Amino acid sequence: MRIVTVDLRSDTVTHPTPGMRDAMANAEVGDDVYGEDPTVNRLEERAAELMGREAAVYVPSGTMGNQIAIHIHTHPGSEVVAEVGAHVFNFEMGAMAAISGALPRPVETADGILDPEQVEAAIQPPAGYRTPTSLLVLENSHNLAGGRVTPLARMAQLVAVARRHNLPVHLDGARIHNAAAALGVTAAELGAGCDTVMFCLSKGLGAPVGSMLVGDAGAITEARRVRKMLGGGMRQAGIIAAAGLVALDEVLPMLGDDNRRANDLAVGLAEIPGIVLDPETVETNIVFFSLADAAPIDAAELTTRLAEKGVLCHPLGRDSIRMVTHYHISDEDIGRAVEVTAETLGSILSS
Ligand code: TLP
Repeated sequence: MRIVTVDLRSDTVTHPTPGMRDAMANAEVGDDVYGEDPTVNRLEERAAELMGREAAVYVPSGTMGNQIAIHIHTHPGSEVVAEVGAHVFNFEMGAMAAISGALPRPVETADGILDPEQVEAAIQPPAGYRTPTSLLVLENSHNLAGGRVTPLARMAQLVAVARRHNLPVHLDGARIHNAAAALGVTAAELGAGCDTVMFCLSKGLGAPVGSMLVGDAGAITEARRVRKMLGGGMRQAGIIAAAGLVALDEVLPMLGDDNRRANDLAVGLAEIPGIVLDPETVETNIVFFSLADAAPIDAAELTTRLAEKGVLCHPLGRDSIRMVTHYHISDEDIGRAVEVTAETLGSILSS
């Protein structure tokens, strides 16, 4: 029997659409380090316009976009305030310390949504004996918190706290377009007030490579310098940028469907005995669930058992599992993932 694979490990696993491959094959190119790649230039203009900013720079990854932003906004020996589960210090290989000499100041929340008072308290007072704070990093949607969305009004309050302390704000908006779709606002509105915003073309947007860093012209000129320093100056990058343009045209308008499917998945999973999950908390395309305390299996084992039946997901810690929707995932796939999970857990619990 052929096993149909439902790959829910991440929205990074997508393959380029036929439209993307076509655009890549026919892309006009030039040397982007000389600023001469017309397709990259078009993508950068398009990203800046989409986010309501002066300029944008195309970078190979979300990690590089975030770390360039951290580098231009901070100085060695200063602190970066961010939520405790933020990608910038949990999954970027210590880059803020290694590349920028910056220290994280993690702020703990229950749901990934920062509170202005907590941020106020995390910013160090200007005293000669305190490590200075140099930057506030926000993440929207928040990956590790299960794709939670920080609403518009809260974003504005958080930016206002930073402003009162003369601090710049960087937004890790790897999935900002999923967050914007969930809120029914534009990504430009959601990122308004942040000095720089990074968003990924290679997550829910489905492009094979690349992220955009947007901001004012001065910040992006600086970002280009740091990108080159980090080895991220690409040459005929129009080949991959072409797929990014297709992603913005064709995939971006469909992200609401990914969010809806994630919610359907959560509703289905929540009914399975042994799973702890509140579907109300699933706002975008990421679903995290926990295994009940009494479950005689851990997340890694369950992931292996599900993979044997063609459902791929990502274990996190002893009892937590992540499933992420993207454009390869259909309604049928959601039904299959719920069915396989129910069957697998059911047979484990009854054995
Ligand atoms: N996230 C990946 C893993 O690194 C965990 C994933 O599968 O979700 N910011 C956020 C919020 C992210 O989720 C990611 C990638 C990045 C930045 C980094 O992007 P890349 O992988 O392009 O460096």
